[in-house]
Amino acid sequence: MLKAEAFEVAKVREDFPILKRKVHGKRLVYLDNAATTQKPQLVVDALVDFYTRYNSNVHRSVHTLGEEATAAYEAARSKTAKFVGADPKGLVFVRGTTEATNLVRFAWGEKNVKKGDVLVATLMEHHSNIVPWQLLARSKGATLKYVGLNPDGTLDMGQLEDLLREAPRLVAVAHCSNVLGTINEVSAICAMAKKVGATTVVDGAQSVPHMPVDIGAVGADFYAFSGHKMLAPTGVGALAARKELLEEMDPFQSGGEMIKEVFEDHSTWNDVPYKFEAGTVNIADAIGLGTAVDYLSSIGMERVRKHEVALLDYALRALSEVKGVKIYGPPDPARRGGVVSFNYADVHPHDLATILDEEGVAIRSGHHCAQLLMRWLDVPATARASFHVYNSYDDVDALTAGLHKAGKLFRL
Ligand code: C6P
Repeated sequence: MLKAEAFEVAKVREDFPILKRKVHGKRLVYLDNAATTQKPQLVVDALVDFYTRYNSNVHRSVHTLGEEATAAYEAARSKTAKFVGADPKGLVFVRGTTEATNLVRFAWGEKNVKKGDVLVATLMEHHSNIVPWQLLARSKGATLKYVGLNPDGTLDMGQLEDLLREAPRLVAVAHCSNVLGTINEVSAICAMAKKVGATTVVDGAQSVPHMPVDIGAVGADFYAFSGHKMLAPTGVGALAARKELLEEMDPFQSGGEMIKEVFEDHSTWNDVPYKFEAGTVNIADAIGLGTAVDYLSSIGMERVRKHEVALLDYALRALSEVKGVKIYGPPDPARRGGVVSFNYADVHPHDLATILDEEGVAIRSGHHCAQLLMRWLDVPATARASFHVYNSYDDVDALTAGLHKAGKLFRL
């Protein structure tokens, strides 16, 4: 069994105060990282530091606090952009992946999608990379079509090629599935889509937090991710795009900050990315994201990925030895991110999650905002364990022990 650690997990765990708490008298085993990750003390400290030392609005006031807040907010943008290989001028701070895809829907889609156009998504997308395109298709008289999956949970590239022959206006795809863990070949997909003139939207919610990502190399027109899944606070994320593309687009939300000049009958727009950051932005949490980026960079994303692949390998083996467990997604850990979705005989995933919670083990159960995928899997829901830097082999063992306990309770 693979036991090598890419870094000292015990030391990393000390940075996360919440991991010291007990749940039902048991050690907290937090395996719900795909939903949201825990936060290191450094990130919490960055928020406290902002609010206790230099809380002020940004891009407005020339006083010392205002200057400091602006500098910290813009430093967070530069760090975040560098972390993902994006141009800071093309990195818009948003609430998260969902707001990013909605921004694309309104600011790009309303202007560029026409009646009769074809839009393409995949059956493994999260609802936030489906519903905006459904609504866009409906408002424009376009059609949304889906790339299906192979039995192992990878994308059916033949079907994608067929759909590309229809010259779609948009191709929307996840870098990594939040249920199957499948890592899609997004660089190849973006290159293929570009050849037929399609605009690409890559959902990086489950990739940026877990592996090195170079958005420039991916070649996506739009790339979205959420801070709260990468050790940062909730309420902040980013949409990265080419500066020129953002410049061509209409505004998303309107009001303060996004304007250059306002006249009685019209207004002109601020430079990008500010054109897309209307009103008072989420200053503290963006600064927190910058700190989370520093923290992850200090470990190194190559090592984060190596750690998760090792855990995943361990977990896939351990779970497949529990009789009655069915695991979804590609069997090769090198082809998937750090999530394992499964079902255990006919135990409902919510019951399983409740029993595991009694043992201090937090997993997610449900449809994971991927109902098209649930239908494809032909299940109403799955249980899901997902990893991050502070998870250990002991955590996987606690999960397996909890499953054995559930097995006994249900007489499996
Ligand atoms: N998935 C999960 O438990 P927001 O909520 O906007 O930060 O992220 C949305 C989102 C988009 N794409 C993917 C692939 C995702 O996994 C998520 C969030 C969580 O799987 C909550 S449903």
